[in-house]
Amino acid sequence: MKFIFYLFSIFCYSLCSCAQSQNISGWPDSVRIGAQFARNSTIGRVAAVAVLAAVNDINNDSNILPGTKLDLHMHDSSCNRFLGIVQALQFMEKDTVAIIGPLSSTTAHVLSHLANELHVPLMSFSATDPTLSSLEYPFFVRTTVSDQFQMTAVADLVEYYGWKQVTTIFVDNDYGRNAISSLGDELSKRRSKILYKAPFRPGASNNEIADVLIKVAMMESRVIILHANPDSGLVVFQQALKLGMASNGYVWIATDWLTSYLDPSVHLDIGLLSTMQGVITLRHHTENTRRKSMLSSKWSELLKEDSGHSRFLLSTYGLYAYDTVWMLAHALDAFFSSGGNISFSPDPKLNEISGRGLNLEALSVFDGGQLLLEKIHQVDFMGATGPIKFDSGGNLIQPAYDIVNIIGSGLRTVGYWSNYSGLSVISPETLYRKPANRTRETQKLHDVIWPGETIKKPRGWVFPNNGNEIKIGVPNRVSYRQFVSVDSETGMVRGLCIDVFVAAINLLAYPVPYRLIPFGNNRENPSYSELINKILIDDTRSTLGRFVIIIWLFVVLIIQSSYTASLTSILTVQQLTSPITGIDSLIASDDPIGFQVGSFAENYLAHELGVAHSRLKALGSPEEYKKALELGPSKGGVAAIVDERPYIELFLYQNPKFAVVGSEFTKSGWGFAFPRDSPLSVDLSTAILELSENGDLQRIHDKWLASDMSSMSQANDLDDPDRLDVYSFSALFLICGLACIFALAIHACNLFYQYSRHAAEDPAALQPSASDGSRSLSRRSKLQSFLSFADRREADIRKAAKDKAAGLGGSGGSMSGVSFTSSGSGSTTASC
Ligand SMILES: *[C@@H]1O[C@H](CO)[C@@H](O)[C@H](O)[C@H]1NC(C)=O
Ligand SMILES: *[C@@H]1O[C@H](CO)[C@@H](O)[C@H](O)[C@H]1NC(C)=O
Ligand SMILES: *[C@@H]1O[C@H](CO)[C@@H](O)[C@H](O)[C@H]1NC(C)=O
Ligand SMILES: *[C@@H]1O[C@H](CO)[C@@H](O)[C@H](O)[C@H]1NC(C)=O
Ligand SMILES: *[C@@H]1O[C@H](CO)[C@@H](O)[C@H](O)[C@H]1NC(C)=O
Ligand SMILES: CC(=O)N[C@H]1CO[C@H](CO)[C@@H](O)[C@@H]1O
Repeated sequence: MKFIFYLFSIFCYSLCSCAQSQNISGWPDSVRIGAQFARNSTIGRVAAVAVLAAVNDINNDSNILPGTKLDLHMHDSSCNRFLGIVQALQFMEKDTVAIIGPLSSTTAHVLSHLANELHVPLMSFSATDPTLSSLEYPFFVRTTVSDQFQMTAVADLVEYYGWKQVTTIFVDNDYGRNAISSLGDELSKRRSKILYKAPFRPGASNNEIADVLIKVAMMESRVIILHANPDSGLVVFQQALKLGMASNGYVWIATDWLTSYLDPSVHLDIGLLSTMQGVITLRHHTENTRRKSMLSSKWSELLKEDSGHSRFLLSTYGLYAYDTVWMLAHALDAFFSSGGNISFSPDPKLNEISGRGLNLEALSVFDGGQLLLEKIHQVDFMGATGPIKFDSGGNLIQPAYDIVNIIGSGLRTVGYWSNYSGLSVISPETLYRKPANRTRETQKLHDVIWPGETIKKPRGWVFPNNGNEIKIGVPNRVSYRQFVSVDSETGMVRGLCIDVFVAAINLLAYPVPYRLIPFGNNRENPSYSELINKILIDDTRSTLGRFVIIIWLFVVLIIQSSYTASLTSILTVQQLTSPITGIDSLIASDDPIGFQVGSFAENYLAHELGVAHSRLKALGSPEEYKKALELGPSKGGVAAIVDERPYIELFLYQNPKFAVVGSEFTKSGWGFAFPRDSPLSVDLSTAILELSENGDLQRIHDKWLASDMSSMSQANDLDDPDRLDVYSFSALFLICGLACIFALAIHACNLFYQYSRHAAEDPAALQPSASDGSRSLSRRSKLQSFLSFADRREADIRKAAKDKAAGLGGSGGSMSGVSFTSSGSGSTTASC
């Protein structure tokens, strides 16, 4: 048994080693690869060292491409696009299987066509133009993160700080233009926009850049996004400082060109940093991998070998360059493992035009190009920057950036952005381990120190300093003039809404020049829909027509103390017997419904609630309201009026015999209308809230409406016949009084009649002191005897009643009370 197993092991071993030796024997001794970049540029010089280090590491590593050496050929294109193309052609002549580079997006666009034709993968670690990912360039492989993600990060920053409009300054080439266009897309997803695009020529002079900046300063946006190359970008900061554009109120967001320039510097130039205090910039986020620390630890050694005295540090682009060579090595390893050979064949298209001086027929097509490209897209390993893998769209997975704030003499990381979870103060690696959670609450950054050394978030916009006023459309009302109307004598616009607006504008921290423009024909209330449409038209016209000046048209609508107005339906009191109890029963009936001319209530009733147009009746004034309600639906009036709350409140104060029925049936807020994204809307809303808190809103309300309301209610006290007061009960009092007097009189007559009869029967009994014969005495004694008779008689009546009750056999206690009350009419009267 043991023996068999031993034999089997030998068999297996020989099989494997046989396969391996066969494999290796099929692999070439060396593979020629090209690298093209400007060693003169900040990225290029770091990348050159990193690429050489990677090639050395791979050639010394027996686990990858065993027995095969990478044969690197470098060309220095010195940032020149033409040289770049010529050098790329030279590579193609010499059977190169892949090219690392180029540095710039512009060159990448041109070379991509060449790469497509000759099937040579182009692997760029620094061409970040988002459009290079397009299907047009299958042989272009971006081995870094596309600017599409950087622009998403910038848009997330803009959204996080609540800015609505930004200005972009960018170099007008493929790299600048396409990234900014991607930024525009991302901003519009977040309901923000690029207000002004300020491009400048590649290689622009200082004066040209200053001119661009002057135009930018005239814009109201103070959030500036700078996407440039280091050479021109640094000039922008210098000029901006000179023009006072690096001061309080400005926001500068520089893309990663800035960190790619600053990071390699061994000593940061304090003078240079002073031009960019408070700037926010981004940096590709790379993980702390083993390869990264190994590379950094031997960096100074590598530098000595390669560049002699010049000293610079490793930057993230250097790491991407290093990883790019490894990607290629891994892909070649897989390529050879799957039986790929390196062979080239002439391009038939070039053969046709050969022999005209240019040695074009030397250009040949890499037969295994397609297979190698496939293998490149399938790489999956741990690089110096983190896990290296492409998604189906050809993008490196887990794109992430550091958010860096430039303060004093250094760079401070204030947070991270990752495609996985947005802005965060926790590093993306930690977040990748948790389930994705991207809500508004999870978005967080540390405090940023903004230009002007403040931690207070800049507002992000100002009024353009060109003296233009904002135009404010004001409905010239004909009825309910207390809210807003034009004074016919002075031509001044006045009213509750105007006072609130002026008070709110005065609360703003900055001056707002404005002009009130009445709207309406002076015969009936203007239509709000028309007015709102005017805002939209004016807004677009000014945006398109005059790039520099945006005019905000501002409409004063109706406001209530709560700063919203709601629709309410009202019915007359006389109609309370009618079936209408609220809006539902109103819609269900066939009765006409009144609305205020120009009010949105008409559209609301017709379109939202589906009330037939024929049932709607336009009413122009409170007088018409009153008349229509009094007439009622049967006599050509209306059953109810639907209107906004403030008008109805005022109307009811003036006409208390009508009442509101049902509850308010829409709560949509109405107040001041702004063009979309007007930055003024937030500030003015805050100011109105402040007015409401400090009581000014109530005071303005009282000034315009309270006097009306109180005088009206006093006047109504007198002429309202339905009101119940002491006089309302006068008839009742009269009847009651007369009945009392009548009953008393009968009782007195009755008593006197009995007394006189009794006196006639028994005069002695009534003569207590007969000896006293004086007349006055006899009159007094007569009265006394009458009273004693009345007293005795009362007692007799009670006794008789008792006897009677006892005779009936009832239980005396309870029955006596009953008989007493029922018998004596006098006592009943007395209770009256
Ligand atoms: C090659 O690798 C070995 C260990 O694997 C190491 O000792 C040696 O220094 C390396 N040589 C170079 C040139 O990197
Ligand atoms: C390369 O660097 C040298 C010296 O720093 C400079 O004079 C030259 O203009 C640079 N060339 C390019 C193309 O940037
Ligand atoms: C490798 O080259 C040989 C001839 O040199 C050819 O027959 C074979 O098909 C090639 N294999 C691949 C995968 O291209
Ligand atoms: C980025 O995120 C979006 C959605 O959040 C996702 O669809 C996309 O695949 C991600 N891209 C990468 C490269 O991770
Ligand atoms: C997401 O984060 C918020 C705030 O940190 C937390 O309240 C919420 O529960 C989280 N949701 C999930 C699904 O983890
Ligand atoms: C063509 C080729 O690469 N041949 C190699 C095959 O492997 C043996 C040893 O493993 C080498 O000696 C050959 O040079």
